[in-house]
Amino acid sequence: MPLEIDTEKEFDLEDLQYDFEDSMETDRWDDAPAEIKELFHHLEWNIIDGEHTETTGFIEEALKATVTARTLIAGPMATGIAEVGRRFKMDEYFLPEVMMSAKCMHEALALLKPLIIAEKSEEVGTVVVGTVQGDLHDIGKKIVAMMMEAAGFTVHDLGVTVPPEKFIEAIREHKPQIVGFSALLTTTMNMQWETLKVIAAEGLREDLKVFVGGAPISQAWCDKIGADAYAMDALVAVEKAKACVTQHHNMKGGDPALHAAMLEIDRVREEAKSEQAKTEAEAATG
Ligand code: B12
Repeated sequence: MPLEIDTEKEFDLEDLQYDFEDSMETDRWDDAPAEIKELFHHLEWNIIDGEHTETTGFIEEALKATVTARTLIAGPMATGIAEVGRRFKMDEYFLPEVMMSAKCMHEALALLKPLIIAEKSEEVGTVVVGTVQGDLHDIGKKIVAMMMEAAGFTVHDLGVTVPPEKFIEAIREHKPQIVGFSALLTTTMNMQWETLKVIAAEGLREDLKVFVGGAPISQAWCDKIGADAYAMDALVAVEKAKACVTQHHNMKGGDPALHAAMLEIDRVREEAKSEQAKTEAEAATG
């Protein structure tokens, strides 16, 4: 039986500003056995410290303890790289440190990818995904691609800094139901729009459901450029992608009803989340 650990709990980046001992004091992963909680904090700090030669050791140890690949990605790997982002933003870290942390993430993902892909269920559709032109960030896009593959999609990952023509070529070749654009920079998010315009000009828009994601991307941006779906993380991306190929496969890309259906998924998730929070609060107060 895999070990179930809550990775959805909100966490405060302040908890990660000091050192390993301080972060161990927080209530993150309190539902895990003590040695797993400690291991998670080691992995989190391994990513923050960029000690990539030790990353696979922590991952292997966690897998041996039946922690799932998904828990590691959504748990200590996510919190670790989030703190790296904060340090970078605050000028506490510079590019070399961020690159070392990114190396940890890549090594961990390389080890976890086969486990995630092994979950692959029945074939549900085809996705083309890439980071838009000018943007080199690919950790998040890789996670989205892996999760989509596990959910039964055949994924063609075009890599990073993908020009619109390369997307067009891949769409013509693979005929996906979904195309996903990742962008992590405010200076490259506009390339999502540019790429979408080229897709429309080539007459391919109606045959495609267009997904957008990345740190600066929001639902408002998705609405503005006329994409079909925004997903803040890989789990939401998979849920919306599945809905597109099952419930909404007859709808055309760019259809306002499809857009509304995607928003409904967010609304239902939010409602379920607040219901759960309410139940937990009630249980805590007895
Ligand atoms: C790691 C990193 C790097 C690494 C990237 C390594 C790699 N191979 O990816 C390196 C060191 C190369 C790098 C370089 C730069 N970076 Co950088 N980087 C980051 C950092 C710290 C983490 C990004 C990350 O991997 N996050 C973890 C993943 C899991 O999260 P994610 O990418 O958001 O993905 C999730 C969701 O967004 C979503 N998602 C992502 N893609 C998609 C796609 C679809 C279709 C869908 C549906 C969903 C989806 O699902 C994912 C999984 O849950 C961020 C900080 C941050 N807060 O994002 C800065 C950050 C993005 N970088 C930043 C900057 C400025 C740069 C540089 C310009 C720095 C420089 N001066 O050179 C260069 C740009 C190079 C270029 N041309 O692209 C800024 C951007 C600021 C801005 N407003 O634009 C950030 C925000 C840091 C900061 N706070 O200042 N960076």
